[in-house]
Amino acid sequence: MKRMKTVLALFTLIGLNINSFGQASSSDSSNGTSVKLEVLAKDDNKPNVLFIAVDDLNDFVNCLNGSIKVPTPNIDRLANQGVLFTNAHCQAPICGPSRASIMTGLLPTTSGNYLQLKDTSIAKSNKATKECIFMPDYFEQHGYKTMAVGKIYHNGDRAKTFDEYGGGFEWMGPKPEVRFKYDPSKIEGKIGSTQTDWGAYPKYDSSMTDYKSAAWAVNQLNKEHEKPFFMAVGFVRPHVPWYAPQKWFDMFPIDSIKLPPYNKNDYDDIPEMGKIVSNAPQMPTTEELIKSGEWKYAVQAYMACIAFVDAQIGKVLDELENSEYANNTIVVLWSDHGYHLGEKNRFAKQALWERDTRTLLIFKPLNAKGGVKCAQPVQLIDMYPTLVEMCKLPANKMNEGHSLTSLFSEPSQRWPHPAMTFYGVGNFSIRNFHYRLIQYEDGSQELYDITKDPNEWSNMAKLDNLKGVIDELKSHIPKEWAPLSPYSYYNFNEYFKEKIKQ
Ligand SMILES: [Ca+2]
Repeated sequence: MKRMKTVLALFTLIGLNINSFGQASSSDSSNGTSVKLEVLAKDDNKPNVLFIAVDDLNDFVNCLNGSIKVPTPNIDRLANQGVLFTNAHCQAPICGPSRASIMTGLLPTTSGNYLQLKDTSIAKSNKATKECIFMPDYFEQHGYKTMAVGKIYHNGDRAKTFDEYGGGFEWMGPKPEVRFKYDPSKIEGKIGSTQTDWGAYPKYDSSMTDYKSAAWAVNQLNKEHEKPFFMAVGFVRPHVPWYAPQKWFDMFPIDSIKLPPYNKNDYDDIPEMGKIVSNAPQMPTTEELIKSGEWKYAVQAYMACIAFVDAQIGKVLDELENSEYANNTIVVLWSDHGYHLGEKNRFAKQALWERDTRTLLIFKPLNAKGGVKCAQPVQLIDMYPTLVEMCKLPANKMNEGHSLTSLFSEPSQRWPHPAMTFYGVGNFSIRNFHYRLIQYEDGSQELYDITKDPNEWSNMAKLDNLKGVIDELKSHIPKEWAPLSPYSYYNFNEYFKEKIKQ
């Protein structure tokens, strides 16, 4: 990609049309280097990669042990065919920086990309982000054709890191003219904006972005590809607004909805700084939705969106299984972070608790024996080095994650790398097999034994006998923290607004 950008810049200088050249060059194999790479790739018989992203999907999928289990036959099928990581965590609890970390292979503490940012800003932050090679570019450099559709980076693929991008269609839409249930601009005391709303809309699946993304991917799987491919398919549901056609709501009658665990006194032992950092004043609170009687309806809508997206994922998996690529394609499926559906008085991500960082991660290696579950703490940033190793590419020395391939065959081995999440400079969360430690900028802490307290209701950070646990966890956190990228944005939380101004 970098080579192509340089060439493009040269042609821009001499006044040629970038678009027509860009299109020609992406399929052009007359260049000596790419011909050589193509031959190499064919000789090596490199596997293809199908890289499936799901937006804001928490652990409510059937194959994980969340407090709610939505039937997800297609995600379950993939898990049964491969390796399901049940203790996987994002590196940042919002879309932009989580995805930036996955795609660059850099931790936020290295990249400075801790907060929301545009795709085109990811590389601008500092020396490391300028030097790193984005995952699609790395595969391209090693003989792959790269293509994507839907939400891969925060804005799709505005940084143009894939050879071919199928589009973002309706993005988070389509949307009704008037919101059904929630609009912060019309509620006193709410600050900022959010697409959060819920209800049955539109009428047909075929109007939905994810339907169109699945169709695009299915079409690609029906084509001949001369090179091995890296295809990224980014689904946008269950990201807000929680809209899906009525039939998906009908699967979950309102009287059957079970609510997630909620403890009114949950914040009593959370440090002040924890409340400040996690404050999302644009979002609904549980107390508000209890009062309005809407909590069950919000959960129903989130479940409907999960069922809908699972069906779209199923179409792509079915097509792969029926295609000529069935036996030579690695599949990885992930979500960019978790989500609260009323736990801790919130309907949001944007915090450092288990509900925010825990996510779904499934690998299906070639010739997988299937049905493997791994409960060791792993990170989304581990996907880059894992895929590089699975495809037998040379390791990328800038990758800060760890290849997970040894866990595929020995899932219960003791994994020495805890999973780390960062939310602004100085705020982190770290998870090993048992515990989660959260520390905020002012040094205040939370510590939970997740195996005994999965809801994180009892902060044990002040217990003397757990000081050793805290010290051990803290020892993994990088000593140097890159300053916050000047290209960050986050408009509603006062603490982060202040940080961005500085
Ligand atoms: Ca997201």
